[in-house]
Amino acid sequence: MRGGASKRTVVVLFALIIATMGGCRQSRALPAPPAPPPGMAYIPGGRTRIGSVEGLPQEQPVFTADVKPFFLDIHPVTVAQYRTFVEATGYVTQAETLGDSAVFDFITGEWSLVKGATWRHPFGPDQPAAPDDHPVTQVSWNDAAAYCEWAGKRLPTEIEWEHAARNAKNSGPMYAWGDSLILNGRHMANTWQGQFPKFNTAADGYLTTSPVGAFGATPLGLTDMGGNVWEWVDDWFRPYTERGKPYHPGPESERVQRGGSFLCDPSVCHGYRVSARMKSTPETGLCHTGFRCARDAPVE
Ligand SMILES: [Ca+2]
Repeated sequence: MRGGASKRTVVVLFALIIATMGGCRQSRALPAPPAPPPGMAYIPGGRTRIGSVEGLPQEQPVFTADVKPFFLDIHPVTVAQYRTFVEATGYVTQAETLGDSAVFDFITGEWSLVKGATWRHPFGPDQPAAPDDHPVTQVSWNDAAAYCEWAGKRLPTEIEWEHAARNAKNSGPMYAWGDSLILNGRHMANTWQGQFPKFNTAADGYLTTSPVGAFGATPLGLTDMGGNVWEWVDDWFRPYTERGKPYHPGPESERVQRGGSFLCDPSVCHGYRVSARMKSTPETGLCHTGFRCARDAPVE
């Protein structure tokens, strides 16, 4: 008996030593991710699926892409952040230069160009000023790219954006936070409730934009990765079947937007799905479109 117990003790001790060594090896093999710059989150690289077989034709065919690690702004650039840029550089947005910009009318349910609509007053000069902690809107793709360059950053690609929305784990849920717009009675994003385009109950608390982060964060620490505002990304809009082929942008070419907005009704737009794509010409400003910036990270 004593000899059997002693053998078992030796076996158990040996197993513990091996397990401990394995643990040490594992901890050495997984260095801590690089510290993100202030206001940014680290997005690990990886292989991710892009598109959706259940989505619109422009989200197909589904393909996989290898994404390098990068940093992404935690939230869309705010009105206050954009003001800092404007005050530092004297930058004038395209909406200010052109004299009008695209505004959605909640009474008529239609879009129109409104004189004097700018990032300071996204719905027109006689409407309330944009709150400091809301995403900046009425910025064109060119205005967004100018901000990111000033900040030492760049716009994310749409593949990077979708990879981040899939939590850098190729996650399958429809949204960055899961499969439901309402979880335990709580709205998970600023979207449209009611019937688009004339009846919005604003049951989520917001008719237009909301403060960044008001609806919580994804596992990577990102906020507003669905709803609130569409976000400009770097890419020219092209069918996925055209990827990798030469492209020569023309006057009608459009840039991609991701993430959906407060105007998206799930029965009409459903733009806050991780695979959803929208597009506009790069000089266009809209009351429901903003952006966030990215930056390269050290390779893992
Ligand atoms: Ca809303």
